[in-house]
Amino acid sequence: MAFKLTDAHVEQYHRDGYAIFRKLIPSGLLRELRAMAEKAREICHQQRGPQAQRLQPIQKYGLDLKAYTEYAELPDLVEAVETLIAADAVYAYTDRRTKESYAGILFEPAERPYCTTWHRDWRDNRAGLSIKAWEANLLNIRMYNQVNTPLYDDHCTWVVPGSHLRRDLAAEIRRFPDRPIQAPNTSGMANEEAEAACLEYCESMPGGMQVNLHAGDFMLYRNSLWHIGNYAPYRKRATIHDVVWTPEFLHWWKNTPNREDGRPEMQNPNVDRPEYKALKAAIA
Ligand SMILES: O=C(O)CCC(=O)C(=O)O
Ligand SMILES: [Fe+2]
Repeated sequence: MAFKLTDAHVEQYHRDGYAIFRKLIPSGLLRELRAMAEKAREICHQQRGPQAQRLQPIQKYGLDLKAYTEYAELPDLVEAVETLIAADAVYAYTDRRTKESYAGILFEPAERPYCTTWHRDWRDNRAGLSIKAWEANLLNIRMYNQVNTPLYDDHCTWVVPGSHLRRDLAAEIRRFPDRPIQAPNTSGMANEEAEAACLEYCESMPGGMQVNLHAGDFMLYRNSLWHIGNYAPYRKRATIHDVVWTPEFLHWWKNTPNREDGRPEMQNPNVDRPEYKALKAAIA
């Protein structure tokens, strides 16, 4: 049956910070998207190396984007995004007229397992960002909306449901007190050991949960949610990674606000928190 938005999707999106539109992509279109993604994978490995996580934006690489355009304009999808986020929210295109898009495709690594750090996008991966400005938008549904569309079954993403609604909890501060957050160190390990270390790192996050996506699903999520990607060469992946744009979010991308003191390093979002101060006092 074709996908239709329900109240349960809306409720889950607001409460948990992500919602999955199951079986959104018709099988024929999925086949065409896979063919496009296989070409993109070749380009990705040729130009960015065997361990590259993504090719982005796919618009820059001379691919035939007919299937992508058909997918991005699926009427049920467009209607769902406008209902769930805002009437003027636009999936995929920064500009509907020019069809400019930043869409990427996420691929599995060809050689070694690895994971990203646990993070909230912008806050924990953009050095020099004003965390105050980022936090001011935390409850603004028009900001920080992102999409993963798996063309093959995909279990790479983990999230902490509900974390998009709040600052860090005490247990999260204790787990990751410092910035920048470090990924597990797997250098010198055999692939199986590295894979186990990455899994342990994913599981070490209080409240962390693995997301289970099937080929043709569509996962909308707040990238202000705690999340992580965990990858292994044998977990084949081609997942379209894209954004839901509003004028405010586009403005943010193009004019990311710098920290008030102008310093280049990443700010620690928890310096003013009692949990952080207690932790540092105990170490000192
Ligand atoms: O691989 C994923 O699903 C998540 C990737 C991610 O969070 C990132 O690159 O910022
Ligand atoms: Fe992320």
